[in-house]
Amino acid sequence: MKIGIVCYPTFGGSGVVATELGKALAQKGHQIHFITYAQPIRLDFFSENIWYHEVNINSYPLFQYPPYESALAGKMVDVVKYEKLDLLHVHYAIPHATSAFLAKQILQQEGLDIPVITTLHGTDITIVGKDPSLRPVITFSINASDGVTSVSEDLKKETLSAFNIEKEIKVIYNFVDLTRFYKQEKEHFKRFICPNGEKLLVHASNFRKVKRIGDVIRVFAGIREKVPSKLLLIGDGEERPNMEILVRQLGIAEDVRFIGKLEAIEEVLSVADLFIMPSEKESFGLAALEAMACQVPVISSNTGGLGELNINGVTGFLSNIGDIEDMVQKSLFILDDNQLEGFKQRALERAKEFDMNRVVSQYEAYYQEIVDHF
Ligand code: GMT
Repeated sequence: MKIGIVCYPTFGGSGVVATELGKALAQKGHQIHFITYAQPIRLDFFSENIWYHEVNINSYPLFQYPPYESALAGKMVDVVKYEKLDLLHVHYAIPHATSAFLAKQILQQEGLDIPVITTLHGTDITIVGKDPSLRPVITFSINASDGVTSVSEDLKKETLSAFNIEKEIKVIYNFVDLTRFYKQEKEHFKRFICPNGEKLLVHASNFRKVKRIGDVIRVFAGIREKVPSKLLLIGDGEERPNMEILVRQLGIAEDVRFIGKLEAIEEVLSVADLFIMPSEKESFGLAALEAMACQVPVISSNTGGLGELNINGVTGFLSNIGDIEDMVQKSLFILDDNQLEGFKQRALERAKEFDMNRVVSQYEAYYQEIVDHF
């Protein structure tokens, strides 16, 4: 098939899923056309089956806000027409599904038509979608899609309860490439970061408020009182300056390292003992899945779809949002030398259930179903 993939190209789960999906489909022989405003972060190589079409927005003094939706729709029309696409798969409802609808209308006037699949990733529903000025647009755009997928059962449930959706929503979980995310031999890293055999805790995100990084730091501070340990914080974003202040206030700066946007995250995960994801909202938790694939157990909140990934008492534990003390106690349980290896093995076994090959086949089957019924 010739498939157009529209996503946010930045660090963030939806862009990562979209890019990895496109790469995997290209390997299976599909022609993939990425349409976005910058080169997707994990698309850093050449493939004969992958094209990248940049959305250019001219800025005029009149525009306080550049009209990205219109520029994107225009680019979609161009790519669908001249690359003869069979399907458009847009990731994140706003504004991608809306632009796809506009592109479809324009194409129909020219006697062309194309099915559009929208994948809901989370914050497009749980946070952005709650904005009253966006609600009607999101509702309309989801209903106007030919196919809709969601990355967890919980997100599907939340979408159906928050919006008036007439479309069937198919759940297709996030996935992990087990040939990239596996426990690598990186013991020299561990010795460098934890020279005295400390335990290594890791968090990775885009440092938005919804990730509750303050909780990560407070949980770490609680663990550190009982078990010598270090914390690596991977990523960057609006919360980082506040978090740097918090670490200094708590007097734990020497054991916490902010390492910024790291591409080879699997190398750090390979030597980690525990991954912390205390999010306020989390539709699935791709970063936790990638950690589990590298044999890292997870302490998470019990929000959203996290319970569909992290099995309580098996691959880690789930606590109520903001329950620092509970997270500390459960972390200490996992980090006990009699427990840790078992949790690591079970985290890996669970991650294998989200193997990229299996999930990509589900997307392919869904594409075929939508194209056949179009
Ligand atoms: O989590 C983020 O901050 C990024 C966000 C996105 O849309 O880029 O991630 C969402 O999509 C991921 C891929 O489907 C999910 O694994 C994340 O759980 C979800 N994030 C939230 O729901 C907060």
